[in-house]
Amino acid sequence: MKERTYIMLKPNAIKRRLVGEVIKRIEQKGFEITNMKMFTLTDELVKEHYAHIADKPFFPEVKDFMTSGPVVGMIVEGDNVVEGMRILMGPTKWLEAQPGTIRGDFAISNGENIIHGSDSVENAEIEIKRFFGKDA
Ligand code: IDP
Ligand code: MG
Repeated sequence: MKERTYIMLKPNAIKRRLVGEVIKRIEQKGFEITNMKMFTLTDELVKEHYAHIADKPFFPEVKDFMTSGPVVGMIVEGDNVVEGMRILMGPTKWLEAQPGTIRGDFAISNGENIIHGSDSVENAEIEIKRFFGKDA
């Protein structure tokens, strides 16, 4: 089923010049990037986007990291793209992320794990509207 998801390259992806590499993987898989922008997150946006981890002890570090430089936000479309992108990304914990996945190839940190991808179709629509506006 055709879906869309919200993908966000985190500040270390930009600092490490991995934007092209990650975009290449998304495109070569066959998914379509239909919107993309570079911007810097505010504390408020991070709190909203990561509300489900706001009470975790590692949240302050995540907030500092996510506001440490620009991110690249994208809308990505394709069949089963929500789950498909989660597979391309690899799991949150870097030691569980297999080589060949984005996190498996580029992350040795659970927090600074290069990329965000929505975890459900419902959340994807909320996140797309959060970052690209209500008409997106
Ligand atoms: P996800 O990004 O794979 O969907 P979530 O559980 O939604 O993972 O967590 C959001 C973000 O919070 C992660 O991408 C990561 O940056 C950070 N995070 C999650 N768990 C940990 C942890 O145990 N230590 C440090 N940071 C974490
Ligand atoms: Mg998540």
